Amino acid sequence: MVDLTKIKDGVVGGEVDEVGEMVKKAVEEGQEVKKILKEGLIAGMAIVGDKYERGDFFLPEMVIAATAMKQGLKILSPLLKQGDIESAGTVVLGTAKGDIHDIGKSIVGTMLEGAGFMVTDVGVDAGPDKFVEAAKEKNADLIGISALLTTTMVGMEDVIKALRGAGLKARVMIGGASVTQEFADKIGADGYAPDAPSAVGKAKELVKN
Ligand code: B1M
Repeated sequence: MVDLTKIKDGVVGGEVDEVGEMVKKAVEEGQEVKKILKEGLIAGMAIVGDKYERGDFFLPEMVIAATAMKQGLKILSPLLKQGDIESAGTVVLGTAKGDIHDIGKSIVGTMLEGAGFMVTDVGVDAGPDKFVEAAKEKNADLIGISALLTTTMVGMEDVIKALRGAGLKARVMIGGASVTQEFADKIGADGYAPDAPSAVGKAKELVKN
């Protein structure tokens, strides 16, 4: 059995091919997909964040760790998407303007798809216009905005204002490492979720009410 701590260490060490191989093997062995994601990939990336904060890691280490994580996600994503068939609602999802972090946003999108939502991903560095345009085009029930930087999370409020200014009634859910429920309340977001599984629960709740 692949030891999930080896996957975690592989992400920290930026072992791109090895992480891909270990994740593939763990899946083949029948290990639980969400456990591989949480205890392997996400746990590894949390250590990378701590090391960067302490000054033990610099940008190049973060980039290679993110590449290793994405290699593992490539294998897990199709499996996370296998879920309900009936559409649970339409979501437009993106990362806030000025922010290029996309790993957490992509996991949230994949898990929403797995729960039956139709997800349109507007990508990273997405400004208010991009969200409004996609929300109109897809007749979205829910807008999901992710931000990891304290400097970019403030832009989420501009998206909410632009949506309301355009007369759109879609609910808004926000999340990402620097975001809190308190901040969500402050900017008038309809919901906040701290991680991908709770984002699915929150999305279901928001589209129902
Ligand atoms: Co950046 N980075 N980074 N980075 N990076 C952080 C966020 C940071 C906290 C690191 C640190 O200092 N400890 C810090 C932000 C500090 C702050 O503002 N408070 C930081 C910084 C400073 C920067 C740069 C400015 C560095 C520089 O250039 N000097 C730069 C900014 C670039 C930019 O965006 N303009 C930068 C760049 C990068 C990389 C490109 C190297 C890379 C990103 C690669 C990529 O995404 N393609 C990177 C990485 C990897 C990180 C850390 C290490 C890991 C982020 C990650 O992928 N986590 C991160 C440290 C940390 O977060 N502790 C850090 C794994 C992921 C699964 O978690 O994204 O939190 P997360 O998503 C979770 C939840 O938050 C939630 O669910 C997800 C899954 O459970 N969630 C939502 C996310 N979105 C949601 C949306 C929802 C609901 C839930 O509803 C819509």
